[in-house]
Amino acid sequence: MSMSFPDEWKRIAEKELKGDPIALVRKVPEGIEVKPIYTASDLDGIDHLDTLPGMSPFVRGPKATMYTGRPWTIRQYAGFSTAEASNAFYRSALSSGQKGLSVAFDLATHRGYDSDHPRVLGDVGKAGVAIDSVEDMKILFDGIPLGETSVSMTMNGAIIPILATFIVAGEEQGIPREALSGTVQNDILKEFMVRNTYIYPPEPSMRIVADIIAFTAQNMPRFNSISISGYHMQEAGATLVQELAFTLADGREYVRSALAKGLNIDDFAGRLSFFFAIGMNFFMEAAKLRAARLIWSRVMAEFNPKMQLSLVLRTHCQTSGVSLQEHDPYNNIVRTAYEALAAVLGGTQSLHTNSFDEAIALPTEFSARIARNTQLILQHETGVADVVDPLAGSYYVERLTDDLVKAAWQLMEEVEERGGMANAIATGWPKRLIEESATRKQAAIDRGDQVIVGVNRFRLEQEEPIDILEIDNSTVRASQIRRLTDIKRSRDSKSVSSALARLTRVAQSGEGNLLEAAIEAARSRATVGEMSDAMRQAFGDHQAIPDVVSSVYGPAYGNDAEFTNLVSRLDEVSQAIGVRPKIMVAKLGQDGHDRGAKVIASAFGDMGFDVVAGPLFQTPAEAAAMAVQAKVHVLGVSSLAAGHRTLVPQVVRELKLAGAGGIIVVCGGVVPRQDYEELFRSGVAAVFGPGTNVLEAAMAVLDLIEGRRRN
Ligand code: 3CP
Repeated sequence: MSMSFPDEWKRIAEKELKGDPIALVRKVPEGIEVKPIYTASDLDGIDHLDTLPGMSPFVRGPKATMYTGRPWTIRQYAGFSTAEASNAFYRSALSSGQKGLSVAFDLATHRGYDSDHPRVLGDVGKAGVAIDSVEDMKILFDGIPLGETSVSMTMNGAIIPILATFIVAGEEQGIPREALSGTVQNDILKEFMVRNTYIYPPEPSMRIVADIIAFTAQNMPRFNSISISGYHMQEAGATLVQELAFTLADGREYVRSALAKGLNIDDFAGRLSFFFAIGMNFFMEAAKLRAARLIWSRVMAEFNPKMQLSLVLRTHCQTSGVSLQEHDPYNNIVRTAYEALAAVLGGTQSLHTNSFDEAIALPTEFSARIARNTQLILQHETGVADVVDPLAGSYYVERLTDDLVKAAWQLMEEVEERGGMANAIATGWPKRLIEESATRKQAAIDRGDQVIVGVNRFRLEQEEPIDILEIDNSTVRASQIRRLTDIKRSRDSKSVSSALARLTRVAQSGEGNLLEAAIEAARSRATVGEMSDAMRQAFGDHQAIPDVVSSVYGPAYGNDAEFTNLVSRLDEVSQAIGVRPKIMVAKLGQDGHDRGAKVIASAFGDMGFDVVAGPLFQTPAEAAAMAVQAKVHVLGVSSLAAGHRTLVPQVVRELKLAGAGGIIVVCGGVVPRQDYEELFRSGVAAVFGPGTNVLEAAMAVLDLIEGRRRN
């Protein structure tokens, strides 16, 4: 980008500033330099300017008339506790203006465990609805006509049994599979990179994706076979360029694996869909969606489709979860509204707006209503839906679109040099880049370089707690177990075993379609856990090796006084106790959200702590045993999926049982203030909620270690 400014403007600007306006240029994490002013000359060399919406390269939108013909779909992601409770929530949302459904499953379901499995004690019904069988699925959509309402299901690891139970539930509602409309996430590559709700190793996981694309292309013409997702990358800390490049490179990889199955590009390309996060970088987010469509049409042209539709990127967007703050939480309503506007100006097809309390707990009816109304107000009151691509021609936005295309394309070329996304992911490279960005961002927030209102600036003296939704996990689990018992008693066990055996054979042999086999099993009332296990027998489980980035957080602080102060304090404590303070960072239950744990492990490591990174999905007993064996001073549990009240007290008990009550237990993540007291009573020494400054947390941990030594 040229860094010259118009002469006349520069002269006046110098007077206003009493300095060179070059000082106003901001270098953003995307590597793009944002200038204080853009002019017509910034449009030089941009090819897409004279293109139209509904036409290649679709930068201006996938449809010619966009929202003027049909507004975007208001599609709120929701699900909690039982199928009955979620069904009631969906019906009320649909009658209040929501247009499409989007199911959030609990983590037990995501990882292919029935609700009665011992590994999922803290997870059942917590961060989504518990679905164990067709019976649950039928209750979930009771009274909701599946032929008319499109349903998105965020499911990846257990996609085969879940889509199978959905198809059978449709059948039993009288809706044939051809008439079902909706989307499944089915994007396993990003699970290995950032989201972690995988079950099987990468190779069979890719076969699952391709089997679903093949089955839906042949049998479910209204169904989107995949939602290729960058959302979780941005949530994990990716820059917008990383989000763009890795998502579209994932898409390219899926296309290749579907083609390798013998499919014709035009038979499935039009039903691939995407999913992006929309954060607070307003114009860049809108430009990102425009850039995504342009790049995708270029990627798809490589495969020589005959149909224009095959070149089109259609996307869902969700406002950013990490931009939500626990502090002064009503600010989140404002953040979400700005993010929603950016998504709409970027031309999204479908949108979820977060509820303001989501940094703390599950949305309440009140917060969900505000979130939904944020979109209704945009759609009906502001006039933004009256014109197609209203940002077109803006010097800044067009330049930004082009800059993002170039930067993302360059990163995608690097992916190609590494042999495509599956190979790149296997080396851990994209994950590492994202973790480095996340750590850099955390340091920028902790230093105050990145302002967050109510958190690192303009903080309230006194915070009022807000009402939150609590799920009684043990009641949900008990009712799921009752239904599981009923199903197992009433079904024909012979046909269940033979259908499950067939599913294992299809998995083992590589012949046949897994989804087709699972539909038979689901129809005979095999459970989600049983079908997952039938495939586990053939595929095995994926085991990730925890690794932690180093030398990112520390250097970002440079010689900052606070950081140096902490390091020397840590040296003193080390001398006093004879070794470096040792901390284990643990993730318990099926909660795979590990950005916070990774950032903490990395930052504490750079400060000089001896850090042990626990693997994902430990039970409290496994984490306690590991902490004892590693002789840590502190066990830090990072909890983001609402399992803390069950799992953290258990870890304290397990440590005591092992005679290691001296190990200090601290807890961080999405923990509502209402729960602090209960955690303290159970023996937790400190709780670090969202928005905690990492240096302050480290200082508190050192205080605790010193305190324990003196007592
Ligand atoms: C649209 N249509 C139009 C026009 N616009 N027709 C005429 N004129 C127009 N201007 C038509 C479309 O062609 C389509 O018909 C129908 O109207 C619906 O429009 P759409 O754009 O396809 O919208 P929708 O059905 O909502 O589908 C949106 C996509 C879909 C394609 C993006 O994949 C989707 O709904 N995705 C949602 C994914 C999701 O909710 N994910 C939740 C993640 P036809 O179908 O006949 O062509 S939540 C994860 C949270 C974090 C976590 O993981 O934990």
